[in-house]
Amino acid sequence: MDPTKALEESLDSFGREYERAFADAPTEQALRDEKARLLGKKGALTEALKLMGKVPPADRKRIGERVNGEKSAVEGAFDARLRQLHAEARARELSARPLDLSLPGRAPIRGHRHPISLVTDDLLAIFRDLGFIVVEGPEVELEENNFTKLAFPPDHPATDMQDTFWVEVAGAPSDARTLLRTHTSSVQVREMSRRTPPMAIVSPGAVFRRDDDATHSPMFHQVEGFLVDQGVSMADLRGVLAAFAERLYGPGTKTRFRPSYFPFVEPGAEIDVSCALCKGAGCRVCKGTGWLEVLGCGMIHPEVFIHCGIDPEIYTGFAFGLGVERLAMMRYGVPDLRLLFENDPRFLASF
Ligand code: FA5
Repeated sequence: MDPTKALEESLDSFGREYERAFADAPTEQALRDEKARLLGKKGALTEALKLMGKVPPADRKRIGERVNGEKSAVEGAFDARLRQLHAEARARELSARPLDLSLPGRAPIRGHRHPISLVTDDLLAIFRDLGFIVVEGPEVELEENNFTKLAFPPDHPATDMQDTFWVEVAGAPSDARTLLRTHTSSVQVREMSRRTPPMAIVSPGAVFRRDDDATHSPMFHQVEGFLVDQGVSMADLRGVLAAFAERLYGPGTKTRFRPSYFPFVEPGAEIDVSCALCKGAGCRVCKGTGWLEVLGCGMIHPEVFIHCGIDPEIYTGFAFGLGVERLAMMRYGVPDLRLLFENDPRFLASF
């Protein structure tokens, strides 16, 4: 066929095609898609223009004007259909049920801190008032800081595969074993090795153990505290922890020391606090005893001082470590520790 004629026919059918396509487009997006398709690389217009090279020079000017005319006709038809779609949408909006401006607004849901953060902040505030500074340590630790320098014997069960998550750290020296710290006591080693007494430090953070039941979680939080100076005695430890318990649970809260063993303290103790819920009468949370175990503590072992470059002939000190989840469970009456980490909004919204 004569290329001029063929091109003119293509342009005619192109004209019919876009008119129909635009009229059928039900939404603005569909309309825009149609336009992109019609004018795109594979569109009918592009196809028709491929014939342009074959059109005799005498016809080219006329055909060129026609092509430009089609292009601006497409734009015009597009704009017209777009206006029409907008007008239809506006008409639907106006004829829809009226907006009731007197309806009460929807209050935005306010977030809040996690119960573990709330309790940790309260604990740190109490110790800050008592003169302690807050220092944090890393969660991935050297075996040396977590166990060896804290005088754990090499066969201590806590170092066992059952309790400790061992990790491989790229670039760590090959003779240094690394783990997820099992307690915050590793911060004692770090800070005592780089500071000169006196020092009074608290250190909050996550710790990890291969434990999992209603009162044990593989990841939980501790707050470590330690104080080193000349002439520090068990009486100072007792005084600090009694003041802490009264601040946390209110005046009249009693504390009791029970002898206990931790390799890095001598003597060692566990502290029970009179149950804040039943005031010592016995309830479900304290399992009828009237007391709740909250922390481990003791006088820092001379061997730990030596490992950290502190002279045990000159200095003494105390240390304690408490489990934040247990305190949070007691404060909020949470029956299962795992609820604290499941992040169920129905549970978290109750704080
Ligand atoms: C320690 O971790 C010692 N580092 C504490 C310490 C510090 C003693 C300084 C002496 C001097 P223990 O393993 O008992 O001790 O843990 C301390 C507290 O952490 C416990 O009283 C308990 O409240 C909490 N805890 C222990 N294991 C878990 C667990 N799996 N999930 C939740 N809380 C736990």
